[in-house]
Amino acid sequence: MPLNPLDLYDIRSLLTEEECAVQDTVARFTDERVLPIIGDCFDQGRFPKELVPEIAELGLLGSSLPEQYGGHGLNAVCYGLICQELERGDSGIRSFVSVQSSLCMYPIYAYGSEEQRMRWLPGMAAGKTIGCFGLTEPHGGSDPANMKTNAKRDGDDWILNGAKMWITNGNLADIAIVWAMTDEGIQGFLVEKGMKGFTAQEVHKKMSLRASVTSALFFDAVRVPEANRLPNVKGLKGPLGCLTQARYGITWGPIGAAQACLSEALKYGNERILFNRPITSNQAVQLKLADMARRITMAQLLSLQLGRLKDAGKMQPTQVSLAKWNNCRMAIDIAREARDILGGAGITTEHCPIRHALNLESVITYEGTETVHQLVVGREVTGINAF
Ligand code: TGC
Ligand code: FAD
Repeated sequence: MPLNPLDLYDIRSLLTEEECAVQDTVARFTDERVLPIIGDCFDQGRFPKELVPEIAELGLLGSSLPEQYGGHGLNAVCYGLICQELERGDSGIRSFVSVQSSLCMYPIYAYGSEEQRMRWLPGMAAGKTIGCFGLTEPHGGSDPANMKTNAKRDGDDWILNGAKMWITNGNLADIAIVWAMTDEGIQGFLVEKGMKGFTAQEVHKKMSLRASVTSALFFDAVRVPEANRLPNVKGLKGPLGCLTQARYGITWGPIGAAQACLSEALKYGNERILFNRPITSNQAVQLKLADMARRITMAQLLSLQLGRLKDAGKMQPTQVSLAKWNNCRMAIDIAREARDILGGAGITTEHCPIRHALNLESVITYEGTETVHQLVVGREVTGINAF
């Protein structure tokens, strides 16, 4: 039996029946609903909002949360496979699900009161309430401890001032999880669309993640009730704890993007006849394709083991950093090589590699840049903090 070039080590055989079923369901959604439209969405700079009800119907929003909050109690490997199959379609679709699930529903579940959980989570799982996560600020996202956005107590309310930048879903969102400095350290606030003084402005002219909404958020003396403060966390570990969840999913996503690129490079290369033979019969091209398969295999093994560690309650943030760094780098390199194998045809969005390569420029930057993750791993192995 020939091996599957997209799964050389038969990772699929390591999955449970439930994990395979989740993967198949999301793969079908990507094939039937995302791939036919996503090239046009990217060209038009449009997030396909019409897919949100179907994404929710499939149970992909907050899928790991308990059922009473609208989730399905899926394990971490299932969540990873969801990210992988969605990002095989486009990083923007996976981003939407990452932000909603890991960056918005997770903090409400982990740090919110029972009242906040019941008020927000079921609607978010149903895709009726969309969230965004505001941590990054215009003066520099890598160092969130130095945030300027602040909240000051005023009777039973808080007064929020500041700005956030590069916020996925910003203009779509009904609710923003906003991290702000207070007299007691960094705290999270649920800022609702329509609150006086809260505005969102979409970022245009993007060459990356074009099928995703990215925005700046502004807070001009926004009055936020105490009931909208997340009561159960203080300090940078609040937002960083959410990032660990999202970064975990992001280690899987780029595997899907890389698989899409390898698949397209193989198909195109087998059909492209130059010097009287398919270009895939040249050693130089085979080396590239073999290297892609090698790097995808390593990334699959990393993410699967990370998922098993997470499900066992043993995953460490440094392990997430290593996999986020490795898998984003793997995918962006593969997307660029695949683009090259397609020659001139590779520069159009008729084929997926250029779209994935451009998207991955964001994925390798957000949720901690490649350098940030390298320095996290460096800190672990040397014991010296280089930040
Ligand atoms: P440091 O002193 O290391 O830590 C402060 C406190 O946080 C705890 N901690 C973590 N907790 C959970 N998960 C993690 N990954 C954690 N890392 C640290 C830590 O134990 C400590 O707790 P405590 O109790 O002692 O106070 O903090 P530092 O200031 O040295 O930070 C280091 C650094 C650079 C790693 C951190 O600031 C960082 O990760 N910077 C990058 C910021 C970032 O990733 N921003 C992402 C914004 S959101 C986004 O991009 C969404 S894109 C979404 C999409 O579209 O998919
Ligand atoms: P900076 O922090 O200014 O970094 C600039 C450069 O300096 C980078 O190369 C970095 O690696 C390097 N650098 C920084 N510190 C060091 C150091 N100590 N040593 C060596 N080099 C260093 N943020 C949110 O909060 N919510 C979102 O939903 C969100 N969505 C995003 C969507 C998109 C499409 C993009 C592009 C970004 C998004 N972000 C979001 C922001 C993202 O997290 C930040 O862009 C990222 O954390 C980097 O911050 P920065 O862009 O300010 O770059």
